[in-house]
Amino acid sequence: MRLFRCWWLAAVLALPALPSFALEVPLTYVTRDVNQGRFFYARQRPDWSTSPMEGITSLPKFNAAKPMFATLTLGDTTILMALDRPSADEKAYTKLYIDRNGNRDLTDDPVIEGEITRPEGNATFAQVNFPVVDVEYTLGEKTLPYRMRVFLYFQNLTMLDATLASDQRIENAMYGYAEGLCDYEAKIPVGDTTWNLAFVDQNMDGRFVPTTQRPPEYQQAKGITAYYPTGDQVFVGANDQWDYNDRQVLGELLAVAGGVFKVGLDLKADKLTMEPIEEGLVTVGLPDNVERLTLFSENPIRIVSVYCAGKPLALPGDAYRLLEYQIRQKDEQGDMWRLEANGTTDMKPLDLKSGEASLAVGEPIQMKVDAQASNRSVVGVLFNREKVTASLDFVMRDCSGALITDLAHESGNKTKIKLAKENPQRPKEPAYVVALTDGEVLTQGDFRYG
Ligand SMILES: [Ca+2]
Ligand SMILES: [Ca+2]
Repeated sequence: MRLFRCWWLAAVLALPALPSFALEVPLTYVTRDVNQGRFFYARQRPDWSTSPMEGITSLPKFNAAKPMFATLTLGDTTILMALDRPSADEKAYTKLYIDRNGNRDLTDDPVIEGEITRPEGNATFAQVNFPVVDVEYTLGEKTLPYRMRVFLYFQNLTMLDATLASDQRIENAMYGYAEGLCDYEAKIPVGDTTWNLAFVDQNMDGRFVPTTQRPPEYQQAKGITAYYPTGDQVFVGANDQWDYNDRQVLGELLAVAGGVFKVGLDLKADKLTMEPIEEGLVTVGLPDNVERLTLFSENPIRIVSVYCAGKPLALPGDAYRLLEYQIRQKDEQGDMWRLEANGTTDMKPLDLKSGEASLAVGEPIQMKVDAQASNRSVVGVLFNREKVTASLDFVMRDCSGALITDLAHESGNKTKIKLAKENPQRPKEPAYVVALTDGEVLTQGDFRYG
């Protein structure tokens, strides 16, 4: 299957270029409903504790012997949250107080009633969803709105009181999340076109500050360590109909429409500034099917978000590592496919320090199976073969060594590529055969998507 090709950039579209002076456009605060919020995935898991935080002036009268507390820091404000039970003998926490006005007093905030759901046949698990709440926080002198909600998972309700009584970590019994349901949007007119931008406060701190921290790493398989794209997100497009797959990490620099800009979000003044960078730019060769690309330079750490849109790309002459990219391409039948990948630590950096260079990503895809036996005893393997279990992980890397994190059939129904039976958005699961070296087949089957 050679679906994603390593084409070099060939097409240079005659789109109007962005102006070469600093742009200032209004930023609009936009709220989302719960389902759209999930799409955008701004989420925090605060630390819940049975001790109230310091500096609290007034607490309501709680039903629970051990109410739970957490804080969320938005801008310069610490938002206090407290969970209570509807009665002393109920186990799940379905009452929530949020210090909506940030005055460290929870008695002037109305109680928020959550709805409990329990999967059938599972007495220990419960989920509690609380309705959407609008809170306020300050950034300098300015008071800003923030729409959010809280939801809880109780892993084991029967063990919850024992966990609380023995001062074990609450995380053993409960996962409590806060989810952001708002973003900021801007429209940039360029000739006849309007570029649409949305900014999502993924780390829920009420600020948009591109990270200067090295991206975290995770080991996907033996010998493959990938960068984990994390931080606030930017969505760029010629229209504002984004979905979750259109996200990318927000960098200090944004390359869009043939230009590269230093991006500044000023929430205090409700404006977005985009300052063009014109000095020291070096041309980057890139396959023409790459839609989104996020790179970072190492000294210092500076993230660059690139939205390609068929325009030639030029970046400051630095050395970059790949954080993530996304390719969209039609197959021979016209069906649309999407491929996403994360950069890995052993990839060759893109070095623009001594002139133009190319980043080859996409096909050909390298496939690897990582096998891990659970029983490592050779004697056990030889004499007790039927009790040996092994896990097989199927890993795909692209031609550059990037780790493929998603391969999806987005639209169309004419493709000749076999699709997964239960999920037509995926290609058919690869099959495996485990055999001895003499050819005797031990087992066979299909991989499952994880
Ligand atoms: Ca309050
Ligand atoms: Ca943020």
